[in-house]
Amino acid sequence: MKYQAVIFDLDGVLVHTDRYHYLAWKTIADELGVTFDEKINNRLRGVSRMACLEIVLETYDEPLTDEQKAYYAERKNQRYKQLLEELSTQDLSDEIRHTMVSLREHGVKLAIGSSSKNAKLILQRIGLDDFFDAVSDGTNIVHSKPHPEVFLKASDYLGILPQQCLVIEDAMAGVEAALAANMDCAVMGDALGHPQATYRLNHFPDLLHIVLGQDEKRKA
Ligand code: B16
Ligand code: MG
Repeated sequence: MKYQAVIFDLDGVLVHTDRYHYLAWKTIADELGVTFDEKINNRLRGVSRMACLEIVLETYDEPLTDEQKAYYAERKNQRYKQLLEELSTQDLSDEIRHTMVSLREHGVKLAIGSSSKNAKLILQRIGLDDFFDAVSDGTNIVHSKPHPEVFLKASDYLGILPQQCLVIEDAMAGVEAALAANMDCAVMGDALGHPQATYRLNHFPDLLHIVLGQDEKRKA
């Protein structure tokens, strides 16, 4: 086996909550009257809520006080949580579910490595609350991606060395975090453009062959 553990990012990898983040930030940007598009949104992937707000505010003329920033971050989160109410077990694809179950059957440890403080709520809504061997998320870290803390904590919780863990990411900041943690990284979506990604995961079930070391063809 090439890797003993897989650490999955959550938003944008296991579930399309990245769409809900986009819609919630768009509401805030519209209220502030600043431009917000997919290009700006891609910079928000994997980074903490407050760091996202700073990016959204880059084109806002007036400096905001800490209280105002806290207000907008909280409003965004309320809108996001409203959208999360639509999430159900139907939002986890069979392809992803089957791949994770196969990995587990091969003795691979599975963890979550997400910057989100809402990770446990999301896992509950998609029926995966008791599924993972470890969950490292926005509630147990001081620094969000691109800092490696969230992945290093996950490997620590699993008791598996970083070099034996493979990270799955959709965010540029997430790939940076994995590399800084000394972990290989398989990428999807926006992170497909990262030049240092270890594997490009165009088809999720390919993950099984990558982890078992049966396929070097997808090496980036
Ligand atoms: P929250 P991931 C990240 O989750 C999102 O990609 C990022 O856009 C978001 O700002 C961050 O979580 C914090 O989320 O506001 O719910 O605490 O991709 O690392 O799973
Ligand atoms: Mg993500």
